Amino acid sequence: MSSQFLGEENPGVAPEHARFHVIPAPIERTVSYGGGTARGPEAILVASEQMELFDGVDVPLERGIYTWLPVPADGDTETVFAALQEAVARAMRARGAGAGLGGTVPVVLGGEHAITLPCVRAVLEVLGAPIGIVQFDAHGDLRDRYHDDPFSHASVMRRCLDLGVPIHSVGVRALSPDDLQTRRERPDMVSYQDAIDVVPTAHQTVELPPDFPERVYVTFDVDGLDPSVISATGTPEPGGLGWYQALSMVASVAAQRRIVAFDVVELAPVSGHHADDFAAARLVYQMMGIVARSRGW
Ligand SMILES: [Mn+2]
Repeated sequence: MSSQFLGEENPGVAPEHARFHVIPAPIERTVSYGGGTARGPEAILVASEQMELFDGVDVPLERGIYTWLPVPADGDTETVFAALQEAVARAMRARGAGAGLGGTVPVVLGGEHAITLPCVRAVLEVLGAPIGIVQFDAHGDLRDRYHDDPFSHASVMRRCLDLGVPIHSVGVRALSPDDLQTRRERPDMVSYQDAIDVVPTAHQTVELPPDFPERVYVTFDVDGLDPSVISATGTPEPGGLGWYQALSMVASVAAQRRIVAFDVVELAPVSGHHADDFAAARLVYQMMGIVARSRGW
């Protein structure tokens, strides 16, 4: 059992000295195809122990990375989501009120995509300011409900819309009629660069609407990446984002807006496919570096 991101390499600073707060959320309520996301956070933590600490520019670890204990995943949806919301809010306040507010970035490890909703609620609660979501994903996740469940992974972006949070999605290539209908009904709140728009041309930048909020939550569903990068996920789709393309696009977001929190979700580890676990861990670490430099840390 690995307890912290980067394992022994991480000197283990106190929470108030860490910029990045890793919150393992091994939550898996709804499964539509392949299961296993409950084991995602642990697989990412174990893989992270093998990672070289230089990210190509500097050493993100030097900003302080604190890993919280996993959020309890047993109980009804309301209980589990409330615990995660509380954990994210606590991480955001870890450096104290006032100047410290927003001085940390929660990094939530899923778990299924449904967990983004309580994370977004926590960010809204603590910041008390508008945020937007940039969603890297193969799927729209905009259905009102899925298998009669309004809190399904396939409805998570729709629930975020209900909170008044606009969404810009990147890499989508699998849409249900309900997803399309939501896009048509809410053009003011839903914008997108689908895979067909960016992958064949190796497009590297994210074009946010001009009025998109200054503070941004990034949710990265690993199925947004091409299955040649990560295939250990519940509902893989061909034709996804390339590795460098995805990182460039995250950096593009960070250059335009302030990334206040992010999650990496939907890794469903497969025994023997440790390259996928490692890619997810590396994605988390590279995103930390991008965010740290953009924030001037
Ligand atoms: Mn998703």
